[in-house]
Amino acid sequence: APRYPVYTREEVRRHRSPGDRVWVTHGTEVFDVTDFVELHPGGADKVLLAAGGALEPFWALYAVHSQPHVLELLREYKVGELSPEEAPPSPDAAQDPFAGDPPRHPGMRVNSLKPFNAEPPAELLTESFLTPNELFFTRNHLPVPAVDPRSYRLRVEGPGGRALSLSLPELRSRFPKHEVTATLQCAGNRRAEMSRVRPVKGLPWDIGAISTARWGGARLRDVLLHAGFGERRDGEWHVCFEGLDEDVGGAPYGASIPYGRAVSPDADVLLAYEMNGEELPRDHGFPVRVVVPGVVGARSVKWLRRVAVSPAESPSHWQQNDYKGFCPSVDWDTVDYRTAPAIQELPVQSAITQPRPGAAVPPGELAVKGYAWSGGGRRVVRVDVSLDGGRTWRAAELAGERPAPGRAWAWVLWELRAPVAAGAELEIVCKAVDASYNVQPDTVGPIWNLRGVLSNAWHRVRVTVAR
Ligand code: HEM
Ligand code: MTE
Ligand code: MO
Repeated sequence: APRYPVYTREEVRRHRSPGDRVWVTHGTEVFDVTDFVELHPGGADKVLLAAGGALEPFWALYAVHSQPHVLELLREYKVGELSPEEAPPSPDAAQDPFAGDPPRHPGMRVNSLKPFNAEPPAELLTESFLTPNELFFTRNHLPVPAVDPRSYRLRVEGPGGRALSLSLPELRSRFPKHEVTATLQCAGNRRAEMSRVRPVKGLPWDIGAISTARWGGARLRDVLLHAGFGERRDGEWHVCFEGLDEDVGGAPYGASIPYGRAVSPDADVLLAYEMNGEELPRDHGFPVRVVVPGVVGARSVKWLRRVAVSPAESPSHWQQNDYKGFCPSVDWDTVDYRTAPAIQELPVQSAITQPRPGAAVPPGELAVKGYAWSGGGRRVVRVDVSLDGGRTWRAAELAGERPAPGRAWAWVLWELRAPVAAGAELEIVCKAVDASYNVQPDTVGPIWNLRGVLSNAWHRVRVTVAR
């Protein structure tokens, strides 16, 4: 057998583009797959996501790779072995509140490491209708709490009901398991586009602060009725949620939704303990989170410790002083958070995931792909796509689940195939229409707001067609 040179992971990491050669590792072996990139049946862009690192976390998501012919093919590109590695320095938990955070998938596009905020790359976002748990966007405001499932208790309380304390086995056994396919979207999805108009405050999310999962858990409705709260309450009432994650002042992450939504059998609000058939991952709220379908992600409180029925909205910063929309003229000197309602149902949204901005696409048939979704259970009835900046349009093909009327909680994935001429410059645009015939605004300027939320203008991607 040939003797191969030995490389460190650091040396492999330097080979991340065709210009620097594209290296990947598998087990303890190193491969130079530069010449394979364009031959990859799953697309060149996918291989580049793993460039400079290990293939295993990516192959774990796409089972097509667990066939012998794939490894055989890879073997042709072997160039070296990994050096036996020194143990990584162990972070000091006392110094770093984030030291206990869970491991994450290397494919995630990180917007902030501490707290962890990351989105899947657009190239993978619409690869599957259900987002793999490892690629589901993560929006944490604080360190991930370490929860012992044996001592975990969920408290349910409020006036006129019984105070309940539920263990995990009680939550699982006393209430029927209900499953819902629902998309979660952060209010800040596509904020980066808003910042290009004028700077805003917040994480620079691209188009990936949105993902879809099949959630399993108890209906919030069943738990509220079991605790003695009725089908209806007179006057204004809310259900407030608190997480186990606390800020330095000891205040938990919190949010609330109107009582009517919480108790409605058609709103499908869950106390979820499962995500895509697995127990909730730590980043997504282990052991129990709220899932409020059709509503901004901020209300789907993770690491849930308390549910409280209250005449007032959650007192939390994130309900009172964040996640609200304002007129474009409002700035940080004039903003008065009391004047705007907390965001609940989100407006209609869509984005192009393929091709990516600036790509050089081959002439012939171009496949344009993306997602579309609307809040409040409003189904997406159409997605219009233009290749000429919005002068002419064609309706895309939609793929998704068949929802019950008014309960379209999950996105649709869409695709349009069109011939494109060599040398052309394209401005690809998409816009979705929901069941109420709500449409997206054509430009960002008129919906600009200081916090960069609710960014849902037509998505535009410029590409050139190669000669
Ligand atoms: C498909 C090899 C990296 C995503 C395939 C297939 C092969 C292959 C041989 C076709 C399998 C079949 O249908 O029998 C490789 C090799 C890689 C690599 C040698 C590393 C150098 C990746 C990475 C990703 C990925 C990093 C994801 C980030 C996919 C997908 C398909 C696929 C989604 C399915 C395409 C389809 O069915 O439309 N790959 N792959 N691959 N690969 Fe990879
Ligand atoms: N719940 C707690 N306890 N702490 C948080 O930081 N972030 C919220 C919400 N629930 C958050 C939380 C926000 S702003 C969003 S968009 C969603 O969780 C993101 O859920 P995900 O990380 O599972 O995608
Ligand atoms: Mo969010």
